[in-house]
Amino acid sequence: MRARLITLEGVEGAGKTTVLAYVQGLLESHGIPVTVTREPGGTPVGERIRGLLLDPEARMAPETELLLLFAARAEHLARVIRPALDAGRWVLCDRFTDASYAYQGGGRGIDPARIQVLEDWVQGGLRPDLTLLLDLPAETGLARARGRAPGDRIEREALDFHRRVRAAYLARAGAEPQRFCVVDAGRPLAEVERRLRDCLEPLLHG
Ligand code: Z5A
Repeated sequence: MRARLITLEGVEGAGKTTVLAYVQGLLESHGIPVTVTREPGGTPVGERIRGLLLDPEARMAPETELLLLFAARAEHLARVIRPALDAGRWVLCDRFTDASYAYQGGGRGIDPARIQVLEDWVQGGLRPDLTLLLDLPAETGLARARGRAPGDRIEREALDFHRRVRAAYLARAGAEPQRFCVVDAGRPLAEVERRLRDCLEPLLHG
């Protein structure tokens, strides 16, 4: 079976981190070797860029933010994602390029055509095989996330920003229904997991 790239996406607090171990366990229970990673981050350089991106004290232009994300992504692809796929390991990534379209495109208002130029350059033809979109109203996700710790630089954006992020994610899912599996993240965790299993089923037997 060809190694696959599976990404997890969603608004702040949608539950990506919570379900990551479940998805990993499900894949591994089918004998699939899995590399779990995240963006921004996943490499020493990427984690340093992440620190800068999420630092509430750091002020930067939207273009700077986008380019930093793609710099971290280039490193991540070169050092983690491509080597894992080449070695036959599946990659489960907590956020990937759809987040750039949602946050920097939808949230910050950068023209998606610009993002696509970077995507084509940095990724070549590589795209996720499956994207699990945990969908939740922005206010519900923020309430969950803010119950946890003081927000990072992006989390602190206004509610309207996070609403645009959600809308951009849903628009992408609507445009590529064969790649996206949209999961209602407002349901109890057991239901969310059942739906995730249904989303993964075709890949497990394909
Ligand atoms: N970003 C970007 O702008 N552009 C990009 O290209 C990329 C990223 C790649 C860091 O991402 C930031 O980077 C992110 C977007 C930006 N900033 N924002 N906003 P991150 O993924 O590392 O961080 P995050 O979005 O802040 O993740 P998170 O806050 O950790 O959310 P989560 O992982 O989706 O949620 P969670 O921690 O699993 O769950 C949140 C709470 O909800 C927790 O208490 C759970 O117990 C609870 N929970 C989870 N599921 C349920 C259900 N089903 N019911 C009830 N409660 C639940």
